Amino acid sequence: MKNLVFIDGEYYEDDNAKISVLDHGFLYGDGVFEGIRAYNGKVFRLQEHIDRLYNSARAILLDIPLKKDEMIGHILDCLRKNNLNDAYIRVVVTRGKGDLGMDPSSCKRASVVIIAKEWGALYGDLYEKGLNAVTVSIRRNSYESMPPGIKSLNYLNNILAKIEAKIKGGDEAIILDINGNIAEGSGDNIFIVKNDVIYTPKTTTNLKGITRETVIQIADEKFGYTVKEEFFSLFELYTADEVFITGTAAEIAPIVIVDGRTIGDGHPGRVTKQLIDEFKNAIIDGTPIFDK
Ligand code: PXG
Repeated sequence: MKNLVFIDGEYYEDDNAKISVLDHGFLYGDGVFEGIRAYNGKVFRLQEHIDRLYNSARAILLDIPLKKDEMIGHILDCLRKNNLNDAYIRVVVTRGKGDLGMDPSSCKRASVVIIAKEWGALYGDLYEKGLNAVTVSIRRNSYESMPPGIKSLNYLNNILAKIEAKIKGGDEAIILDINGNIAEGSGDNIFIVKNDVIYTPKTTTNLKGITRETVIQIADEKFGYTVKEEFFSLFELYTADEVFITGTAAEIAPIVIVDGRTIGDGHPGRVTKQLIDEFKNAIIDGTPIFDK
């Protein structure tokens, strides 16, 4: 069966799911998006993703032509139409069709696209082995130029990081902020563990990840770990006992090598493994797709 894609209230088979070349999302990367997962028939942290989508839109003065509950309804409907239980849901809101020229006042209505596809684990067997990460030369967009909390359609900053990581033989990029502290991965947040204390950078230099929030909550409530949201340097990263990344795509992925330095004993650490195990319980909860 062909995948069905929602565009502005209609469904199209994916081969025919198209938006205008005059859409400013295409011309300028003017728009916002969310990447959401459904596990076993339930959408994980759906309300949080919707809230972040609408906050991103508000920050770029983009009016989403749907109320939040209508958006949620279409997302669930799209999953049902595609008969999906375990899925990646991509919600894209573009500035819409307009004239050439970046002034968005010619764009009369934002376009809403919902794509839902089956999706497995991003890093395959690396959850057991751990990832090899490399720091990259490009720095995370500064808060002053483009707040990283806006999940915008312009991901070049992150894409260049990913490209550089791959050129350097890494599985994932670690991006520094303009001050030289650790910011995040190309599409994930970063954590280190040192002497059983967990650290993750404050969200002025990275996306306020929903997986990040979940992990902080699990670490604190289920295990009683101290979690500190503070910036840390390359030295602290290289000398951490454990390093891991979190994201909707990556879930929780251990990092065992950074820039050629072995982290801990070179295997996924105890705290990371505890969090991965408990995360499996967290994803049992979610918004049901079918029995509503
Ligand atoms: N930082 C950045 C820059 C991201 O793009 C995260 C952190 C993690 O946030 P969540 O809320 O997912 O824990 C992200 C998430 C995609 C895709 O299609 C990208 C993300 C998530 C899902 C899919 O490339 N980025």
